[in-house]
Amino acid sequence: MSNRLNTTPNDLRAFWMPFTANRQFKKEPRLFVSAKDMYYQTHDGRQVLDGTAGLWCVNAGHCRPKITEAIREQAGELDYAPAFQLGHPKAFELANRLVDIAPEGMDHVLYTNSGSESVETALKVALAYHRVKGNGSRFRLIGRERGYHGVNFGGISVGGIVSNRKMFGTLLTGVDHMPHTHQPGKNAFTRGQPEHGGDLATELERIVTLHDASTIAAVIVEPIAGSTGVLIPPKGYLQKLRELCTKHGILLIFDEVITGFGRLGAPFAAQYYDVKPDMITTAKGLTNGVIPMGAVFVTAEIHDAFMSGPEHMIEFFHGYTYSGNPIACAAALGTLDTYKEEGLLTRAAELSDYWADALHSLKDCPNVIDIRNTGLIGAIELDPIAGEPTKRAFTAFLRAYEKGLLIRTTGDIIALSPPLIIEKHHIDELFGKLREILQSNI
Ligand code: PXG
Repeated sequence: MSNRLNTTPNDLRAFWMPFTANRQFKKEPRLFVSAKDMYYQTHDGRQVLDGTAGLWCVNAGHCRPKITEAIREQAGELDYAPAFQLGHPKAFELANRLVDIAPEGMDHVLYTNSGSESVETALKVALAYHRVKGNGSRFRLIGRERGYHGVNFGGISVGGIVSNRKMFGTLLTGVDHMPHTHQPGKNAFTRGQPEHGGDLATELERIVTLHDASTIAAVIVEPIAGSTGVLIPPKGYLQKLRELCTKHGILLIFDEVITGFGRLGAPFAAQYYDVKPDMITTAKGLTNGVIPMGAVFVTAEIHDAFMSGPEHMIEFFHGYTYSGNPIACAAALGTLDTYKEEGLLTRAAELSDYWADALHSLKDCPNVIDIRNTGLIGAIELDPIAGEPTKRAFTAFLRAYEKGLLIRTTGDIIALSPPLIIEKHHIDELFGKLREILQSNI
């Protein structure tokens, strides 16, 4: 390992980095060169505690042997198999294993290569489903303000993040948005689900009244909005959405790219909140973030609606060169084995009280205006510096990196989502460092 520590590239110009302040980064590069379990190692030889599971994806921790080995073996045995009109055993084995841990009735899986592709896939299934059922007039897609559904055109259209949308023209037509549920004035410093805001789900009724139910195909929401700062669903909110979607024949899609695979203490948020959507989009934790892969779960009702017409005909005109790629499937199977052996899909439930106590203990730090949590997710909202939004949180991010802690920031919100293998002493280390940072005049 030591011979890799000083591997610094000599030119950073060519790579236009994603969602990054490129000029700032290239002046002060931050490079990880290796990782193990809860820690990264930087190019200058420091250990950094992973407070964010990479980008919400490394749920089993870094460089886990079962996953690494599965990838190695698969690469030497069957590297690629065509995904259309042909298959390989692990794609089927994985789909069955996924259906086993999914909410009851989620009986089928379509593979993708990312969360963004999972979202596009689910939106297309929704439109096509209504059409094959003879309801082609249902073309509208409903998202929510402050929703994040990846960066492709469908996802940014139903998404509700201004900066992700404003540069890109007219987007998809026929999209509308429900209001977000963030009400810090009423719900500040709530542990778990906020008391206020459940009634915001009835905004869907207003949208239905405006457009008529017969034009609406699907509603897509993140059970917990992650990217826009950890917005926990108020009590009764998701239940009400389900009720209204059922009443109006609208499909409900849960985007569980972040909440899937144990983040809340159950395999999926649908189980944690006991609300059953018609589709679930996933990625990230499916392969522990190690190989790009996503999956969309659909009910038998949706799947079966397509299984008509001549048997030699393709039923759904959609898919990717890499749908169910053998190495990705092997990585996912190794990941599911690791989750199972170590009880990781429910571990967040065991640790969440300890996590919440440590997180909320930062309430007395300067500039903290809200703290919220569920499972192994936490958020600390900071008072923005007047006239310089995002700067306070970004400074916290830079100081944390210097101090050996990885956090994520969005706007002036610090988001935390550690690997699910985290131990109590790591939680102490994480919040000890964070306290010092928040108290350091940022
Ligand atoms: N849906 C949701 C709910 C997501 O959180 C995507 C779709 C898109 O996934 P891909 O794999 O295409 O990136 C996401 C991704 C952050 C952060 O720090 C969140 C995501 C990605 C990167 C950073 O909040 N979420």
